[in-house]
Amino acid sequence: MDETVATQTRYRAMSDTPLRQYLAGLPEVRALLGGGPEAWTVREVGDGNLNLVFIVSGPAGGVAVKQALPYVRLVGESWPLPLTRAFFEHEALSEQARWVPDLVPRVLHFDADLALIVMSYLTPHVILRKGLIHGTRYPRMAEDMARFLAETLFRTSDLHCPAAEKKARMALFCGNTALCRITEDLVFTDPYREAPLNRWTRPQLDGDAAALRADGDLRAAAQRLKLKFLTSAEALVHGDLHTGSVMATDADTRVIDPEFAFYGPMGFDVGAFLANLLLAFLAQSGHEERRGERDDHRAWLLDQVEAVWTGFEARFRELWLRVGGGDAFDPGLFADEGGSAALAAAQDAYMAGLLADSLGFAGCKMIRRILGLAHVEDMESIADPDRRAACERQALALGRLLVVRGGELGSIRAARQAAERIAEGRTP
Ligand code: SR1
Ligand code: MG
Repeated sequence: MDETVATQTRYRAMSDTPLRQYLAGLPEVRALLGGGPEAWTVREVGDGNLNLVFIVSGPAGGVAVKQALPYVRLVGESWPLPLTRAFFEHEALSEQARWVPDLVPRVLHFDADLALIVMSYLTPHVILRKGLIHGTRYPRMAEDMARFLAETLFRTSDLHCPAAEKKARMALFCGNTALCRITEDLVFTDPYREAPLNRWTRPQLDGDAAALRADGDLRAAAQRLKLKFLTSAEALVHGDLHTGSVMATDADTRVIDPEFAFYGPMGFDVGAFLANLLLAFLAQSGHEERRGERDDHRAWLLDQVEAVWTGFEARFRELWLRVGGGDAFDPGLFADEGGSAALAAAQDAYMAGLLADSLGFAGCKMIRRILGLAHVEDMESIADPDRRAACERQALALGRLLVVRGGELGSIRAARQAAERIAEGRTP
């Protein structure tokens, strides 16, 4: 597909009237909305960093329309970005729907030229990040996210996917270089140097930012993780699995927005999600009107950190033993006496490595949200800069610990306890 934008394709950024006309020409969508285009309402609701998002409602139902812009929305036209990210998002959504159709939005239509995807409208879902800020608990979320992670990562890895098929898929997703480059720069590099787009709560965190930039152990550990991100094509990862990429209700969880998808390290997805739960946890004191009023919610958030990892690990191990199917760890090699013990030991070592990766990546993802370009609403919505900085300083401390020593912690319980100690102002 042509990577250039706008001038060489039918591409035009959508607005109200052209979108109505376009959707009216799609029989399935038109039927789902009901009535004619004049009876529909169109709202542009995108509040993310990159794209346009429209909610179109008609007498019979609604759809969500996501369209890539040829530049980074957060920054403007000075930062061009290929429209092909919509192609990769559609490919990733299709792959995820093979394994967890109940955990992703249903795709109704994809137009590569317009870089536009029409999806089922998720209602009454809210963006998980917003719900967590508000103090809402989601009883299904941890179990659903554990299943999403285990299924999508296991099924697209060499533990399940035959090598030739996996290589073909890797080749396809190798084209998503521009989106990977954003992560390489914004997550793994810029927070550790004086980059023009960096920002933080000033002047409160000036000293903290300088200390992290001067921290050689931290820089080296972050670069080890960056190398893993660049080279470890373990599975098709979502690539941007923060709590703004999840929509939830009490009874339903959907993962959206996989435009950063590529074949990368599994721990990058697991770590991204854990990092955002930990950021939500550390932001809670900034949202309290009375000290301690959110203690229960804080404890619940840490329970979710543990539940996501333990649920993920259990299902991943189970898939490995029960389903297998890939070219790695051929069961025939473990069929003899002693084979099952050897396989169990190999699985233990594999899962320990995956936890270490996940915690390290989680640390990188926390630090980038405090010192880099793109921040999170959990912290940004704390109006008092002193209170915000206090929460953010704790996030930097936990982030540093996870990047430098995540591999030594050895259990998700130890990571939880480190978070608790930092939140209480104790030494981790
Ligand atoms: C320039 S894009 C900034 C961030 O937004 C996306 O959600 C990704 O997290 C990216 O790093
Ligand atoms: Mg996104």
